[in-house]
Amino acid sequence: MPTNQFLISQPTPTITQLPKQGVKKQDFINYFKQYYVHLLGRDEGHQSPFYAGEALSMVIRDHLMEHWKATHKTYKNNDCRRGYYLSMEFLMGRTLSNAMLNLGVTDNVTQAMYDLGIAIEELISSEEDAGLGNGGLGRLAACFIDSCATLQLPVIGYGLRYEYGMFTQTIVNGEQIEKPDHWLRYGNVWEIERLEYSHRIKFGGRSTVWTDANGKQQFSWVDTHDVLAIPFDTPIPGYQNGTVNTLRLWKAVATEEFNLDEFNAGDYAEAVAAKITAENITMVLYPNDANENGKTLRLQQQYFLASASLQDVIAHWTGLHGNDFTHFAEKSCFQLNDTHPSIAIAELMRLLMDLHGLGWDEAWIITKTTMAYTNHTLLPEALEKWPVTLMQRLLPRLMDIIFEINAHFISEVSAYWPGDSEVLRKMSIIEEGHQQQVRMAHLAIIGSFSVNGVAKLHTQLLQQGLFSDFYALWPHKFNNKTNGVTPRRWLASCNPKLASLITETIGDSWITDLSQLKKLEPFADDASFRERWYAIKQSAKQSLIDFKKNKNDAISHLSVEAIFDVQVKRIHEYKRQFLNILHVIHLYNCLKKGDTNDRVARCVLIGGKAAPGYRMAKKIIKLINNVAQVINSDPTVNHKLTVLFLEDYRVSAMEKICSGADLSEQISTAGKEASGTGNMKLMMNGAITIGTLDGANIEIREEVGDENFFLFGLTEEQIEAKRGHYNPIAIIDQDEDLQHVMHLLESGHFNQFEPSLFDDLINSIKSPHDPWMTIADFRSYIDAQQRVEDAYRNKDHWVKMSILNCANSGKFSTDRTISEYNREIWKLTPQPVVHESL
Ligand code: 26Q
Repeated sequence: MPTNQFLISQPTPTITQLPKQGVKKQDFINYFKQYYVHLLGRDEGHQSPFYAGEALSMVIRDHLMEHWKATHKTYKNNDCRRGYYLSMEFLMGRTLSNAMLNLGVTDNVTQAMYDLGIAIEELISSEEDAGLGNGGLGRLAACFIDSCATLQLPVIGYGLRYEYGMFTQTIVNGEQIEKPDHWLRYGNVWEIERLEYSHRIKFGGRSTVWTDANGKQQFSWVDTHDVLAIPFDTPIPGYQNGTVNTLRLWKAVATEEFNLDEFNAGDYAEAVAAKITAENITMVLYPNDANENGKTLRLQQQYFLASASLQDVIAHWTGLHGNDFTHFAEKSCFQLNDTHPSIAIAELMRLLMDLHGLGWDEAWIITKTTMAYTNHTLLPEALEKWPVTLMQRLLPRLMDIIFEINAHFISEVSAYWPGDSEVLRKMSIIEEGHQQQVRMAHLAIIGSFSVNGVAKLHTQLLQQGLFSDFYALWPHKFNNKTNGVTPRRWLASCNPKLASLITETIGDSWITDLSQLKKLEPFADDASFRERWYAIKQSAKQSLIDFKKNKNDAISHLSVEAIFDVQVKRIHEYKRQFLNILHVIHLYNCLKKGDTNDRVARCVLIGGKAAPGYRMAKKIIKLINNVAQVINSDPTVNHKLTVLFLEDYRVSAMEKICSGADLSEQISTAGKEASGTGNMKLMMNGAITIGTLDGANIEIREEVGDENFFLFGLTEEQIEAKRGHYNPIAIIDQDEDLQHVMHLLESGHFNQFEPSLFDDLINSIKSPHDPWMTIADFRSYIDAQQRVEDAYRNKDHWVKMSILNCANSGKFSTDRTISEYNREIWKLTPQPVVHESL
């Protein structure tokens, strides 16, 4: 029974996960009180969810510590080959509930807190999200390191400890307002600072050549402005297996001499300014999910990550083997998460040659047998390029090395395609033009032994399009690794009721072997199972309504009977949130015409952030909100159609949303979404996809079968064939529904007091040059949505499809993805952890 003022506002979650629970409930109570009262100095009678959450996190962290040390020791004793995942983003979200799940203590801790009168859900949701990423790429890195720990692979994640994560989004008058996310303001109990493993990072200065006593040419990088990289380690527990891996994030701190030299010279203001410049490097995450190229600070961040991480790995190596690098490549493998950390290729060359005395050829062999590169985009405008002049100023020695890598490469290409200057121009690392640029993707391909895409179609398009010349030269380097998501966070933890039903039905082995979900298939024909499945989905929908109701009173008429139609992802033209809105306007038109009786109620939920400088994306947010405003306040339609913009979409929001979704919108222009991973989370939780043949949608459809997927739209080939003679106006002329939609938009129906606000958006889809061909897919999309509605009317059939989607989502576990990375790229041996004291 509750014993104090903590309100039990939600039922305590029932988790039926297997735990081998070594620690007793009473122990948790004792440890918790110890931290709460003695360490945090709080009064037992006046509990706050925040400090109680802190105290509980410390208890859980302590339990991880022994495992963490034992894991470390196992790797060290076995002297095993290791993997290093280098990423500018790790979108971790919250840690507490995931740590409890993976330790297998959720039930006991929940009970212990309950006995203290504390609802654990309140503690869990008082934790800040670690929002150190933009979207898919950052969350993929987080899911990957979870799977590495679960598969007991010796992998360290290396990233940056941004003081400010992804901005917080608020909506004011329908517009996105960004607020800084100072997530570290109240501290972070999950991280441990390790000053003893700091490294110096050089910037600026110049590169010099000299001859040593043996007559050998040596290179140094001198007169630099150095910055210290200080590591902060976070434990990454595997699922109930005793492994705890490490996520190491670097913080930039000014070196001592910054202060002393200039202080003494009396230039106080300059000294402080220099210190701030240095510490700015890890101050903020860049909130772009596509282009926005060329910012000096961004290049500083990238080099800072690459250099600190490589110095760390090399320091560990020389600690064991001195200056002998003979076996370094056998024991190390670096995975580059997009081109963002790819300056690591030049930096490894520098460290091996300039600091450890290796020759070019030796260093190059090590580099190109240890580096592997993952590409995440097909949009040419999103490929990273840096002006040569900027590199020369900021990283002069690295620029020398890149020129030399390029010179070696150019001679290899000339030998392969003699006399073909066009191919040299296309493939060179250096792009010529009014200013020379470094093409980071070319550097990444040339310096790696593996290049992978993130879904079948994406890899095919890399091979046939974007990187076809490199594919012709080195076909063996290219491979596909279809993305996944971790089933611990994205099913076991975020949807405990569904997880319990699944475990009760097929046992719990699905948690670490998601292909087991296939065993649910026969239960799709079992009426009583379907009834339970349906009840769980309805209750998740109710929780979503309750959650939103706190914030938004426009949804008072919302019902769990409606189709919950969900599109959550970054706002981008290629993801076509605009197409979704065209459908909404079409439905609104139908309802206004009086076509209401046979319409199924629908609640369209759209969430996502726009890059602050992306004008069109911000306009799309405004349009969604304006359309929502008109529809939700119109009593003639709002019982059948509701539109909600979900403010501040982030990892912890998706954990609430995905269990309550019926329909998953994956409607990008074919060939543009590399993979998508939200599509996988929603499928796993029993949502049915309406989607184009793009990214991983293709594989989702392959797995679940065409009859359980709402397909629409042009294929990638059809899209490309249309370019040059695309005529959206002609399409509008031939489609009455579309004319009505366009008429409403153009008449200013959704911007009555803001004339011409949406003109540029409207013009963009009417343009024959619209790269996203929104109008081209309108009819096919509307028809598919009609099929959705018809299917939803037959509840039994819909629930069956929902079960089959979950049952066939096994492929989309990152355990499968990481096993493939390991089998085909990393070749690490799993390391069961030896626990001496346990
Ligand atoms: C670039 C320049 C300057 C600053 C930032 C950036 C930047 C930052 C983040 C560029 C790209 C990103 C993120 C890209 C991303 O998330 N891509 C997505 O990766 C997912 C995982 O593979 C895929 O599922 C998605 O399809 C892909 O869009």
